[in-house]
Amino acid sequence: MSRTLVAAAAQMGPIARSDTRKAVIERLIALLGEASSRGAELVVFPELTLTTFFPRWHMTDPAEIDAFYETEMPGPETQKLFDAAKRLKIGFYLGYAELAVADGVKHRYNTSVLVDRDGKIVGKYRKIHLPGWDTPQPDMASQHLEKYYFEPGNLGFNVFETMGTRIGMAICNDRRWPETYRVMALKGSEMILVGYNTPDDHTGNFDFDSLTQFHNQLSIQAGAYQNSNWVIATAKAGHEEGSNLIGQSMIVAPSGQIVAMAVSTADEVVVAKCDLDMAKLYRKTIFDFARHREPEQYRLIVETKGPVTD
Ligand code: ING
Repeated sequence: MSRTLVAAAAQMGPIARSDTRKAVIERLIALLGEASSRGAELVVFPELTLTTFFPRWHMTDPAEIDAFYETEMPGPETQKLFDAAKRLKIGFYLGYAELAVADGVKHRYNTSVLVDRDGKIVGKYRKIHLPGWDTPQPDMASQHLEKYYFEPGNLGFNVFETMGTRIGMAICNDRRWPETYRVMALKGSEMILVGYNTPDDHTGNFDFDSLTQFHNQLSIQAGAYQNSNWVIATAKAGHEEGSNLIGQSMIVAPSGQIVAMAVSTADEVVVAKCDLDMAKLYRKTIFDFARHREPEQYRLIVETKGPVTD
Protein backbone atom coordinates (compact mmCIF):
# COMPACT_ATOMS: atom_id res chain seq x y z
CA MET A 1 0.00 0.00 0.00
CA SER A 2 1.61 3.28 -1.11
CA ARG A 3 2.11 6.15 1.25
CA THR A 4 0.04 9.07 -0.05
CA LEU A 5 -0.49 12.72 0.83
CA VAL A 6 -3.34 14.75 -0.67
CA ALA A 7 -1.84 18.14 -1.49
CA ALA A 8 -3.41 21.34 -2.79
CA ALA A 9 -2.04 24.44 -4.47
CA ALA A 10 -4.22 27.33 -3.28
CA GLN A 11 -3.64 30.01 -5.88
CA MET A 12 -4.45 33.61 -4.97
CA GLY A 13 -5.69 36.11 -7.52
CA PRO A 14 -4.60 39.75 -7.33
CA ILE A 15 -4.21 41.49 -3.96
CA ALA A 16 -4.68 45.23 -4.17
CA ARG A 17 -2.47 47.59 -2.19
CA SER A 18 -5.64 48.73 -0.40
CA ASP A 19 -6.77 45.22 0.56
CA THR A 20 -6.66 44.69 4.33
CA ARG A 21 -4.95 41.70 5.97
CA LYS A 22 -8.43 40.79 7.25
CA ALA A 23 -9.88 40.60 3.74
CA VAL A 24 -6.90 38.62 2.44
CA ILE A 25 -7.05 36.13 5.32
CA GLU A 26 -10.77 35.60 4.70
CA ARG A 27 -9.86 34.59 1.13
CA LEU A 28 -7.11 32.27 2.37
CA ILE A 29 -9.53 30.61 4.80
CA ALA A 30 -12.08 30.16 2.01
CA LEU A 31 -9.43 28.43 -0.12
CA LEU A 32 -8.50 26.28 2.88
CA GLY A 33 -12.16 25.25 3.23
CA GLU A 34 -12.44 24.33 -0.44
CA ALA A 35 -9.20 22.34 -0.29
CA SER A 36 -10.47 20.52 2.80
CA SER A 37 -13.78 19.68 1.10
CA ARG A 38 -11.74 18.06 -1.66
CA GLY A 39 -9.72 15.95 0.77
CA ALA A 40 -6.54 18.01 1.01
CA GLU A 41 -4.20 17.32 3.94
CA LEU A 42 -1.63 19.98 2.98
CA VAL A 43 -2.24 23.36 1.31
CA VAL A 44 0.43 25.53 -0.33
CA PHE A 45 -0.26 29.27 -0.48
CA PRO A 46 1.81 31.71 -2.61
CA GLU A 47 4.89 33.75 -1.78
CA LEU A 48 4.18 37.07 0.06
CA THR A 49 0.56 36.02 0.13
CA LEU A 50 -0.66 38.48 2.80
CA THR A 51 -0.16 41.62 0.74
CA THR A 52 0.20 42.91 -2.78
CA PHE A 53 3.63 42.26 -4.33
CA PHE A 54 5.09 45.50 -2.93
CA PRO A 55 8.67 45.10 -4.31
CA ARG A 56 7.26 46.43 -7.58
CA TRP A 57 7.46 49.91 -6.07
CA HIS A 58 10.35 51.99 -4.67
CA MET A 59 9.24 53.26 -1.26
CA THR A 60 11.40 55.26 1.14
CA ASP A 61 9.13 55.94 4.12
CA PRO A 62 10.05 53.31 6.80
CA ALA A 63 6.53 53.27 8.27
CA GLU A 64 5.01 52.73 4.82
CA ILE A 65 7.47 49.89 4.17
CA ASP A 66 7.07 48.26 7.60
CA ALA A 67 3.30 47.97 7.02
CA PHE A 68 3.96 45.17 4.50
CA TYR A 69 5.86 43.01 7.03
CA GLU A 70 4.82 40.64 9.84
CA THR A 71 6.65 40.99 13.15
CA GLU A 72 5.19 37.76 14.52
CA MET A 73 3.82 34.55 13.04
CA PRO A 74 1.08 33.86 13.80
CA GLY A 75 0.11 37.43 14.60
CA PRO A 76 -3.30 38.80 15.65
CA GLU A 77 -4.73 38.58 12.10
CA THR A 78 -2.97 35.42 10.87
CA GLN A 79 -4.02 33.54 14.04
CA LYS A 80 -7.45 33.11 12.40
CA LEU A 81 -5.83 31.22 9.53
CA PHE A 82 -3.90 28.99 11.92
CA ASP A 83 -7.07 28.31 13.92
CA ALA A 84 -9.07 27.44 10.78
CA ALA A 85 -6.37 25.05 9.53
CA LYS A 86 -6.10 23.36 12.92
CA ARG A 87 -9.88 22.94 13.01
CA LEU A 88 -9.78 21.36 9.54
CA LYS A 89 -6.66 19.27 10.42
CA ILE A 90 -4.83 20.70 7.42
CA GLY A 91 -1.12 21.56 7.22
CA PHE A 92 -0.05 24.55 5.15
CA TYR A 93 2.82 26.58 3.65
CA LEU A 94 2.47 30.36 4.00
CA GLY A 95 4.66 32.97 2.34
CA TYR A 96 5.01 36.40 3.93
CA ALA A 97 7.38 39.35 4.49
CA GLU A 98 9.17 38.86 7.82
CA LEU A 99 10.53 41.68 9.99
CA ALA A 100 12.82 40.05 12.55
CA VAL A 101 14.86 41.78 15.27
CA ALA A 102 18.14 40.15 16.32
CA ASP A 103 20.43 41.83 18.89
CA GLY A 104 18.41 44.99 18.45
CA VAL A 105 18.96 45.02 14.68
CA LYS A 106 16.02 44.85 12.22
CA HIS A 107 16.30 42.16 9.52
CA ARG A 108 13.85 41.76 6.66
CA TYR A 109 13.33 38.45 4.87
CA ASN A 110 11.04 36.97 2.22
CA THR A 111 9.90 34.04 4.35
CA SER A 112 7.74 30.92 4.36
CA VAL A 113 6.62 28.70 7.21
CA LEU A 114 5.44 25.09 7.18
CA VAL A 115 2.62 24.41 9.63
CA ASP A 116 1.59 20.84 10.51
CA ARG A 117 -1.96 19.50 10.82
CA ASP A 118 -2.06 20.45 14.50
CA GLY A 119 -1.35 24.11 13.73
CA LYS A 120 2.30 23.97 14.86
CA ILE A 121 5.07 25.69 12.88
CA VAL A 122 7.49 22.86 12.04
CA GLY A 123 9.72 24.70 9.59
CA LYS A 124 10.81 28.12 8.43
CA TYR A 125 12.65 29.20 5.28
CA ARG A 126 14.02 32.57 4.18
CA LYS A 127 14.39 33.16 0.45
CA ILE A 128 17.98 32.81 -0.75
CA HIS A 129 17.78 33.76 -4.44
CA LEU A 130 16.55 37.38 -4.53
CA PRO A 131 15.91 38.39 -8.16
CA GLY A 132 15.82 41.86 -9.67
CA TRP A 133 17.74 44.86 -8.37
CA ASP A 134 18.40 46.87 -5.20
CA THR A 135 17.83 50.22 -6.90
CA PRO A 136 15.06 51.34 -9.28
CA GLN A 137 15.85 50.62 -12.93
CA PRO A 138 15.16 53.36 -15.48
CA ASP A 139 12.52 52.76 -18.17
CA MET A 140 10.92 49.73 -16.45
CA ALA A 141 7.12 49.66 -16.27
CA SER A 142 7.30 47.72 -12.98
CA GLN A 143 10.30 47.62 -10.70
CA HIS A 144 11.57 44.42 -9.08
CA LEU A 145 13.30 45.48 -5.88
CA GLU A 146 13.52 42.37 -3.69
CA LYS A 147 17.24 43.09 -3.11
CA TYR A 148 16.19 46.46 -1.68
CA TYR A 149 13.47 45.08 0.62
CA PHE A 150 14.99 41.78 1.78
CA GLU A 151 18.26 40.27 2.95
CA PRO A 152 19.26 36.89 1.47
CA GLY A 153 17.93 34.06 3.60
CA ASN A 154 20.22 32.84 6.40
CA LEU A 155 18.61 29.47 7.14
CA GLY A 156 19.73 27.46 4.10
CA PHE A 157 17.54 24.84 2.42
CA ASN A 158 16.24 22.38 5.01
CA VAL A 159 13.94 19.36 5.07
CA PHE A 160 11.26 18.86 7.70
CA GLU A 161 9.88 15.50 8.85
CA THR A 162 6.08 15.91 9.00
CA MET A 163 2.81 14.47 7.64
CA GLY A 164 4.46 11.09 7.06
CA THR A 165 7.10 12.44 4.70
CA ARG A 166 10.04 14.83 4.41
CA ILE A 167 9.16 18.26 3.05
CA GLY A 168 11.39 21.07 1.83
CA MET A 169 10.57 24.69 1.12
CA ALA A 170 11.68 27.22 -1.47
CA ILE A 171 10.37 30.62 -2.62
CA CYS A 172 9.79 31.82 -6.15
CA ASN A 173 13.12 32.56 -7.86
CA ASP A 174 14.73 29.68 -5.94
CA ARG A 175 12.79 27.31 -8.24
CA ARG A 176 14.90 28.38 -11.22
CA TRP A 177 18.20 27.25 -9.65
CA PRO A 178 19.02 23.52 -9.77
CA GLU A 179 20.82 23.53 -6.40
CA THR A 180 17.57 24.46 -4.66
CA TYR A 181 16.05 21.05 -5.38
CA ARG A 182 19.34 19.11 -5.26
CA VAL A 183 20.35 20.25 -1.78
CA MET A 184 16.96 19.30 -0.34
CA ALA A 185 16.86 16.01 -2.27
CA LEU A 186 20.31 15.15 -0.89
CA LYS A 187 18.85 15.88 2.55
CA GLY A 188 16.10 13.35 1.79
CA SER A 189 13.10 15.45 0.73
CA GLU A 190 10.22 13.73 -1.06
CA MET A 191 8.15 16.90 -1.58
CA ILE A 192 9.15 20.53 -2.15
CA LEU A 193 6.74 23.44 -1.67
CA VAL A 194 7.21 26.77 -3.45
CA GLY A 195 5.08 29.89 -3.67
CA TYR A 196 5.70 32.53 -6.36
CA ASN A 197 4.81 35.97 -7.71
CA THR A 198 6.01 36.02 -11.33
CA PRO A 199 5.37 39.08 -13.48
CA ASP A 200 5.41 38.54 -17.23
CA ASP A 201 7.57 41.62 -17.88
CA HIS A 202 10.52 40.96 -15.56
CA THR A 203 13.25 41.95 -17.99
CA GLY A 204 11.37 44.23 -20.39
CA ASN A 205 12.85 42.07 -23.18
CA PHE A 206 9.93 40.56 -25.09
CA ASP A 207 11.91 37.60 -26.44
CA PHE A 208 12.62 36.62 -22.82
CA ASP A 209 9.40 37.71 -21.17
CA SER A 210 7.21 35.95 -23.75
CA LEU A 211 8.68 32.68 -22.44
CA THR A 212 7.82 33.36 -18.77
CA GLN A 213 5.17 30.63 -18.56
CA PHE A 214 7.35 28.13 -20.44
CA HIS A 215 10.31 28.85 -18.11
CA ASN A 216 8.03 28.46 -15.12
CA GLN A 217 6.94 24.98 -16.17
CA LEU A 218 10.45 24.00 -17.33
CA SER A 219 12.03 24.97 -13.99
CA ILE A 220 9.50 23.14 -11.86
CA GLN A 221 9.20 19.98 -13.98
CA ALA A 222 12.98 19.65 -14.34
CA GLY A 223 13.51 20.23 -10.62
CA ALA A 224 10.94 17.59 -9.73
CA TYR A 225 12.20 14.95 -12.17
CA GLN A 226 15.96 15.43 -11.69
CA ASN A 227 15.57 15.18 -7.92
CA SER A 228 12.77 12.61 -7.54
CA ASN A 229 10.50 15.02 -5.68
CA TRP A 230 6.89 16.05 -5.78
CA VAL A 231 6.73 19.82 -6.29
CA ILE A 232 3.69 21.87 -5.27
CA ALA A 233 4.08 25.35 -6.79
CA THR A 234 1.52 28.06 -6.08
CA ALA A 235 1.12 31.46 -7.73
CA LYS A 236 -0.18 34.80 -6.64
CA ALA A 237 -1.69 35.54 -10.07
CA GLY A 238 -3.60 38.00 -12.19
CA HIS A 239 -3.50 41.67 -13.06
CA GLU A 240 -2.28 43.14 -9.78
CA GLU A 241 -1.63 46.90 -9.44
CA GLY A 242 -0.75 47.21 -13.12
CA SER A 243 1.43 44.09 -13.25
CA ASN A 244 0.47 40.79 -14.93
CA LEU A 245 1.41 37.88 -12.65
CA ILE A 246 1.31 34.43 -14.27
CA GLY A 247 -0.84 31.69 -12.77
CA GLN A 248 -0.10 28.06 -13.65
CA SER A 249 -0.17 26.87 -10.02
CA MET A 250 0.70 23.24 -10.39
CA ILE A 251 1.38 19.90 -8.77
CA VAL A 252 4.25 18.04 -10.45
CA ALA A 253 5.14 14.38 -9.85
CA PRO A 254 8.70 12.99 -9.47
CA SER A 255 8.23 11.77 -13.06
CA GLY A 256 8.10 15.41 -14.12
CA GLN A 257 4.45 15.08 -15.15
CA ILE A 258 2.08 17.93 -14.30
CA VAL A 259 -0.78 16.15 -12.50
CA ALA A 260 -2.84 19.29 -11.79
CA MET A 261 -2.66 22.92 -12.92
CA ALA A 262 -4.78 26.01 -12.33
CA VAL A 263 -6.65 27.26 -15.40
CA SER A 264 -7.38 30.76 -14.13
CA THR A 265 -5.46 33.70 -12.71
CA ALA A 266 -7.90 34.07 -9.81
CA ASP A 267 -8.34 32.36 -6.44
CA GLU A 268 -8.30 28.68 -7.43
CA VAL A 269 -7.56 25.37 -5.70
CA VAL A 270 -5.97 22.43 -7.50
CA VAL A 271 -5.65 19.11 -5.67
CA ALA A 272 -3.81 15.84 -6.25
CA LYS A 273 -3.25 12.63 -4.29
CA CYS A 274 0.56 12.38 -4.21
CA ASP A 275 2.04 8.87 -4.14
CA LEU A 276 5.10 9.42 -1.98
CA ASP A 277 6.51 6.03 -2.91
CA MET A 278 6.83 7.31 -6.48
CA ALA A 279 9.59 9.58 -5.21
CA LYS A 280 11.25 6.57 -3.67
CA LEU A 281 10.95 4.64 -6.96
CA TYR A 282 12.81 7.32 -8.90
CA ARG A 283 15.31 7.68 -6.07
CA LYS A 284 16.07 3.97 -6.12
CA THR A 285 16.41 3.64 -9.89
CA ILE A 286 17.37 6.56 -12.11
CA PHE A 287 18.39 9.11 -9.47
CA ASP A 288 20.01 6.92 -6.84
CA PHE A 289 22.65 9.38 -5.68
CA ALA A 290 24.50 6.69 -3.72
CA ARG A 291 24.80 4.23 -6.63
CA HIS A 292 25.20 6.58 -9.58
CA ARG A 293 27.10 9.51 -8.13
CA GLU A 294 30.00 7.83 -6.28
CA PRO A 295 32.51 10.25 -4.75
CA GLU A 296 34.90 9.39 -7.61
CA GLN A 297 32.29 10.46 -10.15
CA TYR A 298 31.71 13.68 -8.21
CA ARG A 299 35.48 14.23 -8.29
CA LEU A 300 35.55 13.68 -12.04
CA ILE A 301 32.57 15.99 -12.51
CA VAL A 302 33.87 18.85 -10.45
CA GLU A 303 37.62 18.52 -10.78
CA THR A 304 38.27 17.44 -14.34
CA LYS A 305 40.13 20.19 -16.14
CA GLY A 306 38.97 20.25 -19.75
CA PRO A 307 39.60 19.89 -22.58
CA VAL A 308 40.77 16.34 -21.86
CA THR A 309 42.15 14.46 -24.88
CA ASP A 310 43.22 10.81 -24.74
N1 ING B 1 9.70 36.61 -9.07
C1 ING B 1 10.17 36.14 -10.31
C2 ING B 1 10.55 34.68 -10.39
O1 ING B 1 11.69 34.28 -10.25
C3 ING B 1 11.34 36.59 -12.35
C4 ING B 1 11.24 37.00 -10.90
C5 ING B 1 10.23 36.73 -13.19
C6 ING B 1 12.51 36.04 -12.81
C7 ING B 1 10.31 36.31 -14.52
C8 ING B 1 12.61 35.62 -14.14
C9 ING B 1 11.51 35.75 -15.00
O2 ING B 1 9.63 33.93 -10.69
C10 ING B 1 10.16 36.42 -7.83
N2 ING B 1 9.44 36.97 -6.82
O3 ING B 1 11.18 35.80 -7.59
